[in-house]
Order: sequence, then C-alpha cells, then structure tokens
Amino acid sequence: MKKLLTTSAILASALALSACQTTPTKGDLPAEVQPVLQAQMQTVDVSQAHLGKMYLRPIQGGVQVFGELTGLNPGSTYAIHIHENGTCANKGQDAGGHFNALNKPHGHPSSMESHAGDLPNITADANGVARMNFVRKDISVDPRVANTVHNRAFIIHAGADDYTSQPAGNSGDRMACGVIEAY
Ligand SMILES: [Cu+2]
Ligand SMILES: [Zn+2]
Repeated sequence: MKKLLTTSAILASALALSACQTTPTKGDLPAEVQPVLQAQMQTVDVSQAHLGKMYLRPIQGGVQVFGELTGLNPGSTYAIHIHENGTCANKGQDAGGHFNALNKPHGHPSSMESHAGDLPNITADANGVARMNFVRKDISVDPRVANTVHNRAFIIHAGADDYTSQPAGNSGDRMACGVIEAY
C-alpha cells in the first residue's frame, strides 16, 4: 500500500505537466505518464541496494526527468546528475563526467549556463524518500541525436551540489548509479 501511495504522488506531479496521451500501458507506470527511458538506481558498493527508479519522457518544451528514490538518509540532501557514459562499472567512475552536449560550465540546472546533465539536488524526507520532477530543455530521449540521454547514466552523490564549483559542484563521492535504457 505504501508503494501505491508514493507512486501516486509522483504521478500527481507528473500529470500536472502532461498533455493528453493515449499510449498503451507498459511497465510500472500508468498510460498517462508513460516514459520513454528509465534507470534502475543501485548503490555502487557491494550491496548494490536498489534505491528506486528514474524516468524520462518528452513533454512540450523539453524532457521531464522524474522519479522516486528510497533508502536515503532522512533529511539528507544529495546531488544527482546525468553522466556521459551508460555504465556503472568501477563504482560508477566509468560513467565519466557530467553529460555536457553543449560544452557549458557546471551550473544551476535552471540556468542555460549548466551542463545538460545538471539536475536539482534531492532531499530525503523523514522516511528516506526523495522525489525528482524537473524539465531540461536541452536533452532528448531520441537515441539518434547528439543530445540524447539514452545510454548515459544517473549518478547520485554522497553530498549536495553547490551548483558553482567546477567541474561537478563539489558533490562528493559517487554513491549510486543507474544506466538509462529503454522503458
Ligand atoms: Cu554527478
Ligand atoms: Zn555539471
């Protein structure tokens, strides 16, 4: 029941940004918010603990990045980015740097002067759950274009992104990773 409730909360926020859509239901989300891409987030330590999933789908004006992450430290704030390479090998190091199709500096995700992979920090609630719902205008889910995020990876860091320090916001160690693949 808890799972249903928390999924509903994501959907409510996702629906607020959605247009009508009639795609048949597939996977673990209902038809109204069918994503094109997904990433299963797992810690990069030996436990490979599942921390929830991230999703991406095109909407008017950009790509909606949304999801719910669990198993975090209550009250803690974490950086999360899209990194360049679609691998979590070598404790996430092989994912490389922040996805940066437009050769920008690292920055606040709401500014055009930021990496295409820069996203807002997430903060866990009292139950260790954090939600993301953000639209990036400069990425695509289409695997055929240069700014695609298909076959790249989300990385969650141990600390918060200061949105200023180069090249990665002084976000701390790589804590969890998920390769972005077809939904
Ligand atoms: Cu990162
Ligand atoms: Zn960055």
